[in-house]
Amino acid sequence: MKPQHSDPTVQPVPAAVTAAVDAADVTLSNPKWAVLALGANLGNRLENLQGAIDALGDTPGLRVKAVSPVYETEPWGVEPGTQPSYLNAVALVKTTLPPSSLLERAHAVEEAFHRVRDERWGARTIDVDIITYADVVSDDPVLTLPHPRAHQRAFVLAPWHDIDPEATIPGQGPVADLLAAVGQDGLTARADLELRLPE
Ligand code: PH2
Ligand code: MG
Ligand code: MG
Repeated sequence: MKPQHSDPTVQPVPAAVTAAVDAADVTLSNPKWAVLALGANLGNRLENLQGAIDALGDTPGLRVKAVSPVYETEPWGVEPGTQPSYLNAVALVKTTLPPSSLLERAHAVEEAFHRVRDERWGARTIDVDIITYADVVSDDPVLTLPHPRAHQRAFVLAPWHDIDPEATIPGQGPVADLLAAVGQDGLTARADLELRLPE
């Protein structure tokens, strides 16, 4: 598919957002790996995913190092047939941002895509979740690490496994084993759709 930005839900990340993160000026001297999960089930889903990846790539102190294949997935956690299906993918990033700034940036990217939570469907233009940040384990309710449900979610585990077969979730075990345990029901690899690394 030709990348376009004609979809009205796709907006460049406002300069104010980048500035806000810059202003925090909190960076670590040594970069850390983080795993981000992306999901979209509203608007032009592929463009929303790509736009979020590009916006993440525009973040000072963050580099997107790998982007997974795209999966079409049945909505998890809602009545079957009540929400459009998702496109899901995973990005591996290297960053000097501490977890709190990375979360702030993820939220800013969601905002930039005019994420709305329709009351009735709970669907979203884009969701950017931090799955792991280095080997940090934290039960901070603002940012629980690793993501508390990632180990149960095939739509996170499958794309992650594709780009990092050796990955593990701190406290949960190898992604390969977790994926084998949950299975791949409700997931369809969309080899016809492709995400790019940011330019
Ligand atoms: N995200 C959710 C809830 N349910 N289901 C799928 N298939 N993919 C998602 O990304 C997803 C979901 C909450 O963030
Ligand atoms: Mg989520
Ligand atoms: Mg989220």
